[in-house]
Amino acid sequence: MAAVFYTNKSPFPENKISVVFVLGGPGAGKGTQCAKLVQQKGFVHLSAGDLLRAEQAREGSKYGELIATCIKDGTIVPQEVTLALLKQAILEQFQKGSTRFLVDGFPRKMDQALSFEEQIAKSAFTLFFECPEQVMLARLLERGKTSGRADDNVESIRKRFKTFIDTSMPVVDYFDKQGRVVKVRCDHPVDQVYASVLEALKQRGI
Ligand code: UP5
Ligand code: MG
Repeated sequence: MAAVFYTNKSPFPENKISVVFVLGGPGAGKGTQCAKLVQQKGFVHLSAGDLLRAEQAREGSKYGELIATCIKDGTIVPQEVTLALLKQAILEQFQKGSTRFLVDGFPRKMDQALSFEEQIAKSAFTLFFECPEQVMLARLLERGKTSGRADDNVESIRKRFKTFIDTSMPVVDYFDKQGRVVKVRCDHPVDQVYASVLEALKQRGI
């Protein structure tokens, strides 16, 4: 981490950044759809998982071992680590002029949801990808043949599914009760899912 924020106050002026949370089970297609939105809609895409993997690989990181263990076990890295990485990444892009962010794979636990909205920005809404477990399993096992990801194996995938249901779905339900979730089915070809994503964003004025 290049810098650590000791303040709980948001470094962003109110309403100056717009954040969409992108949630869905492991392998639902969050990263795939975000990449398309970056190309066509000019969002900045920040995957919490990618930021954690980069921090894990960074020489001298004091969180490397902790992150590696959590990722392999499909558990959630303590929010202080992920929140600091996200805040830093958003700030870097904001200073370059970006104001629209897709935050992918975060928040996946209630404490993270509350802290992010208090310390960084209130999300515009959550884009939630619905996908049957057997479809996600097949996608991840296929990707695991070449991805090199430590969690693309059947044992880790089962743990990730359990964490998703027990810990992350309550976050989606919490936002849903506030009318702040847009759901998209994603067990269809990529372009068909993307058409639904565009339709969903249109409904929200994007
Ligand atoms: N694919 C995608 N869409 C397809 C489609 N429509 N049809 C056919 N194939 C499709 O896609 C997965 C695979 O499916 C790819 O091969 C793709 O080509 C294909 P991808 O877009 O990568 O799906 P995604 O939902 O992004 O899957 P990912 O594996 O990244 O999801 P996870 O949520 O499990 O992973 P993430 O990187 O977010 O988190 C990993 C771990 O980090 C977590 O388990 C946790 O331990 C830790 N973490 C935290 O602790 N805190 C955080 O805040 C975030 C992560
Ligand atoms: Mg991903």
